[in-house]
Amino acid sequence: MFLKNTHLFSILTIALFSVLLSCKANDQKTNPPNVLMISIDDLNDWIGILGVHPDAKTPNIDRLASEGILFTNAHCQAPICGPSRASIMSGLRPSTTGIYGQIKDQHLRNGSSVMESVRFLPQYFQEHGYKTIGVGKIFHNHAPEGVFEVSGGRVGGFGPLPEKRMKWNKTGTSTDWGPYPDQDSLMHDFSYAQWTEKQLQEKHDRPFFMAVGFIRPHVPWYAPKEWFDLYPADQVTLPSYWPNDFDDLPEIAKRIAFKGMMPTTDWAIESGEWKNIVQAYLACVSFVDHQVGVVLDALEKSNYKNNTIVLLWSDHGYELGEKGSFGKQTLWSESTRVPLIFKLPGTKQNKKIDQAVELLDIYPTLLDLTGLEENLTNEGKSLVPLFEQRGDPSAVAITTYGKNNHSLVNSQYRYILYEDGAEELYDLTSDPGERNNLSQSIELDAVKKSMQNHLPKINLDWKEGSSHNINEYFIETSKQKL
Ligand SMILES: [Ca+2]
Ligand SMILES: [Ca+2]
Repeated sequence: MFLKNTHLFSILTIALFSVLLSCKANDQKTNPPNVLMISIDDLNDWIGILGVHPDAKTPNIDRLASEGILFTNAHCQAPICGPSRASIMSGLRPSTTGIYGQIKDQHLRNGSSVMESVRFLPQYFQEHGYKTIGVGKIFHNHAPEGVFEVSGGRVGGFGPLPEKRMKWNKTGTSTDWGPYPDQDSLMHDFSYAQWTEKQLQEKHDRPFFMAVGFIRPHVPWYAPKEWFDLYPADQVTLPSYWPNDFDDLPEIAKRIAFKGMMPTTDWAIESGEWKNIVQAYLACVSFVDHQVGVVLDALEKSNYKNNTIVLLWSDHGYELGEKGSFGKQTLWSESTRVPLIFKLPGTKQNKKIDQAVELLDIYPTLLDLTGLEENLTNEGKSLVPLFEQRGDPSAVAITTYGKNNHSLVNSQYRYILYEDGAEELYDLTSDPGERNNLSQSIELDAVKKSMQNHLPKINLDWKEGSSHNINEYFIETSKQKL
């Protein structure tokens, strides 16, 4: 009797689960969820909930993560704005498109058979009945024409800017730091949050794909003084730095790391500016977190609260002196690791997933979550199965900088292979700061070989319209500095 009842119970449970699943599938078809995508520019892993920087205050991003699913080992496809965003929006790797450098939105498709037929993420939603709405920096500038039916545009640049730079005056970068302007309402990100809030108060006759792209903490590190006051400079925690870290690195790694126009860590130490730089970066992080909070609160108060998927990502990380300089555009963790959070409507998951994943996975994940048909050109994978299953420690995330420079990371190792054959290998379990290059260790040959199996098979030449400046810069810098 007991066995029979157990059997009956199992059948009923399976039947109920099947009904629930089919209800969910039907519900997705008849009442598909909205998508609210929040992107942040140059935000590294210094958010409170990741615990990497002990001072970082990001209560709103932390709230989203604690109600959703936080990927703690997420990596960008390119450690620089334009190509990272082109990859997220196209669902294709930089090595597949040849977009390794900065590119204007209107040039994304030009002269490239791969890109001509690509359907960008918002467009795919539009083709499947969604209303597309966007403001701020989503692609490299804002968006190619027509991608958003309702566009709030982008105010332009990274201002507002003071009459004179405060601390750093090198050409080729807008790097500078200090409290400016007086009020939040003068910041572009403030206006993007306000615009998004208004959109969430509107009545929409179709499900929407809504995107807001904030520009801080991209340089210049300006924000009103109240955000600086959260981090008194004399109490700021500095990241760790090993002056001899570069002794075991190949020449190409040094050329990529030092671009001449950015402050070096040695300069920041000598000038006493390091604490001020970290203070300014953290001030910008907390400022942008507040704008994220404005958008999340607006969603909470809206009619869309229970039927909207929220997604937050940053396009790449940033180095604040750990690797000898202040910048992005390297293949180490500080530049590749990013926050990535999904929040499903009507649930509180409070889940952390530590499998290595890629921003390339955003596109197929959103299609999966909304029940849209797969886009067969997507090179990423849906992350939805990971919401319920254990992660795969051998899964690899790939970051690419220029043609044939790839960095691969799984749960234990980071392996970097450069265009000239030079290598780096780090055991992250014993060396999370990636200081001790093990690429010459014969006993780790098998690790390198297994990583090499994941290298992209296609490595296109640089796409026309995709700026080559970074490569030219390597050559110039190598002549000057090495
Ligand atoms: Ca960026
Ligand atoms: Ca080293």
